[in-house]
Amino acid sequence: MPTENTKAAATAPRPAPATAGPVRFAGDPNASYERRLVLDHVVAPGAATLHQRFAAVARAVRDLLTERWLETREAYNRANPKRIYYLSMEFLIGRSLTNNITNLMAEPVVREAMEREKLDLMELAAEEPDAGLGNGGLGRLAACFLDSMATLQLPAMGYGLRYEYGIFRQEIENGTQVERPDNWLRRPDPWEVVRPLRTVEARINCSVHIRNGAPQLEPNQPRVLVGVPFDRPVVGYGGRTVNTLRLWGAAAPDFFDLGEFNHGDFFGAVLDRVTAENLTRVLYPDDSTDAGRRLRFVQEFFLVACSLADILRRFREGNNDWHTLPDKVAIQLNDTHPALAVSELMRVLVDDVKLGWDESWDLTVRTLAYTNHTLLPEALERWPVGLFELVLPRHLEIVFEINRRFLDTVRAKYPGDEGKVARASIIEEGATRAVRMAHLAIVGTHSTNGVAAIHSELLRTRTVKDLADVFPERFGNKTNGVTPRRWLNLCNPALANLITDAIGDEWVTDLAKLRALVPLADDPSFRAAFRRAKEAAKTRFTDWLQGATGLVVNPVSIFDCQIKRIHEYKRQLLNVLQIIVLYNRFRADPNAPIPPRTFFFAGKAAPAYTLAKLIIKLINSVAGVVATDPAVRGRLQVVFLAEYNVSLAERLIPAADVSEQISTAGYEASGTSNMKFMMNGALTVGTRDGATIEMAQEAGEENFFLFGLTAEQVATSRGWYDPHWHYNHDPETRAALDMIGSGHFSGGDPNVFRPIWDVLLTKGDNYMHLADLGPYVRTQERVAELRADPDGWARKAILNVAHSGRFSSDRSITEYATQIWNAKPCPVG
Ligand code: 26V
Repeated sequence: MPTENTKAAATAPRPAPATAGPVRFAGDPNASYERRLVLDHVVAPGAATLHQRFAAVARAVRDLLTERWLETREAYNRANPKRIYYLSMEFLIGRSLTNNITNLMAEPVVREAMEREKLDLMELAAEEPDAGLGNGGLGRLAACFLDSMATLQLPAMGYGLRYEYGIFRQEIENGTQVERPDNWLRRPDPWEVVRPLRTVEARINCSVHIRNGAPQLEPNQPRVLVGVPFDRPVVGYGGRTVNTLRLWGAAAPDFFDLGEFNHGDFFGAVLDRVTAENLTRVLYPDDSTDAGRRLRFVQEFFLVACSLADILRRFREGNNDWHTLPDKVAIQLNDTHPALAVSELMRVLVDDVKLGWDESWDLTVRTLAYTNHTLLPEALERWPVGLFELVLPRHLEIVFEINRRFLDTVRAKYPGDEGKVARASIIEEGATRAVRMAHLAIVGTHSTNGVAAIHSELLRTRTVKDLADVFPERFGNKTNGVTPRRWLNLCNPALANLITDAIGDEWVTDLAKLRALVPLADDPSFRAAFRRAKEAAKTRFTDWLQGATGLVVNPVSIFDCQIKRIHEYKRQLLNVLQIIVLYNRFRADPNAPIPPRTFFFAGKAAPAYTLAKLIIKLINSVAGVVATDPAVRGRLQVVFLAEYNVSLAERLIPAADVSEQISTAGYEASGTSNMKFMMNGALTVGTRDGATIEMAQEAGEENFFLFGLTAEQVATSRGWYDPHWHYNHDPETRAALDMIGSGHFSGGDPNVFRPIWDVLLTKGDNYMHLADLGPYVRTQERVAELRADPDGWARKAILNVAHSGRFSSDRSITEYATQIWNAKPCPVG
């Protein structure tokens, strides 16, 4: 049984009180701006471009925080507290300028300087490229966690990779997604600080060559890779703590040294250097190609080896006894991507430090902890044994030995049950033997958690049941959260100000305080003010939309949003089917009393995920047909917003009336946009999946629009479910499908969307769209009815905001700190 939630709440880190006021700044930001503009860019102030002005303001803000950044490091070195390290292949940071200014509470100072210089902060802020070093929820969660750890004054550090190209930029051509490279570091990044003196080495046993874009690994050619740290400040709210995100860039050893290894092969040495630098060139958007997968494996090792070397060096600076490692260091593995930390830490302790196996194992397990973020079998990492052998032969030996000892334990607990042994094993036997990275992570750490209650339960009882049987005490749940600084305070000034006027500003660092809004849900004047705040947010969005894309939408229509990666399990297709049903109702009865709605979609499809790309095309095609039909003008509109990123989410979420969270129950681990929408006063239409279940528990199901099969029902009806039944028995379902299948949305060509027809009917509808379509349509009818009662709508929306406090990442991080890391805040003077 999980043993968490038992520790005294008194040990919980408390956020810095927002009322304590801003820290004092050294220096004059105005002078700093001038200096930065003229000296960094060698340009006369009057001749500077908008981007140069942005860069100068950002550098001036960095100058402001530098002193606190140094003081934070010194405070940690003095106090020698237990430190927290968050290892992640992804950090989806977005923009930093306005976030850093608000967290530093430097807005008055900056605003004054900007006015003097006649600069528009919002215009400058838009010059900053999004740091898109992540694919989706997992990467954004890592960024929210960094914000919370700094705000809670925890001695924490993030470790990741400095991809020169982040997640691809999405363009839509003829309704289809086209991927373009995201060269976000084209111009120098004002936030990063390179630390050449903190360079570390990582050794692999093969050379890597890129031929025709595909990496080739040559065996038995030992290579040294060099990790160069690039540090970024992570400003806690209030500006007291400034933590560090350290991103590794890959390099080859200096080729004067390398020349010796290469026997004077100067050209070879230089080319090797180019190859090494390729390692951190690009973030992986999927794992479709075998060659690509191999380079990803080396990336994962590179992150682990560089980070551990750095962590252990810092540990040794303040501690001389290796046995205190778990008292001084907690390392959290963000999914299995950094799970090679298990074998790398063992390698260092056994081979380099020369501790015995048992001692090393005890230290390793007690230092590391693992978070699982998905149950989808295709997303659970399995690396071929042959690849391990090629790149990391010593690691393979260590993994085999870990497994040998682990399987002895399994056999001792379940004598004679070789089925159990095979299922629990870290090694998957089969045509290609593979290392199951989730098993390695569970066996090699003291804590495994899922990211929402239902997800943790399914992980424990289904996905890795055989391991949970062996180590029941290791399993727990940490429901996700999001930072209220970026996702309410910064992105939605109208609502943030309304809340602060009503209940004070402590909610910014103690989101549970939003409960004080509950009585105001019945206050007519507050409801009216709340509606005005939503209107203001919608206007702000529509103004931007028109300026950026030329699109005009009906501002009084319901803004209904589904924004997330495009994936079959997330069921954008269910939304499309429902829209077609609604479209047909409008056409059948032009005077039907249905409130106008604008459906917004945004999200990227993995470049090799053909069906996901076809779903994007379908959305755009339906949007096109609807847009040109006079029968629905002003009443129904479908918009696909290209290039979904953090900044677009910050614009759209405040303007949303309805949040679509409609995954097949049991498939969405948690979701985090669901929480952002709730905080910003949208009503959720959703299935009982992920954290949406807990959100509805907090707010009361009567304030949610839940529908559809439960995870339990999905699992038990799989055997007999037949989508044809719904096609045959529900005329509206049939009509919608027939329109897709007959070419109504593809200029009469029935072939274009044939694969979608096949997935939904011929191939069995794995994600059970048709089973949930009827209940979904009826739920949307209830949403439309509520729209006719603006006061009733506002009441529910206010109650949602009031009960969103639990979904702050401050709460999540407090749970990690007390129940997994056993780490305490280390306030900086
Ligand atoms: C797998 C791979 C495979 C190799 C190529 C790159 C790549 C990138 C990511 C993944 C796994 C993604 C798992 C993920 O993002 N899970 C999401 O995590 C969120 C934060 O916990 C959670 O809210 C979402 O429900 C869950 O889908």
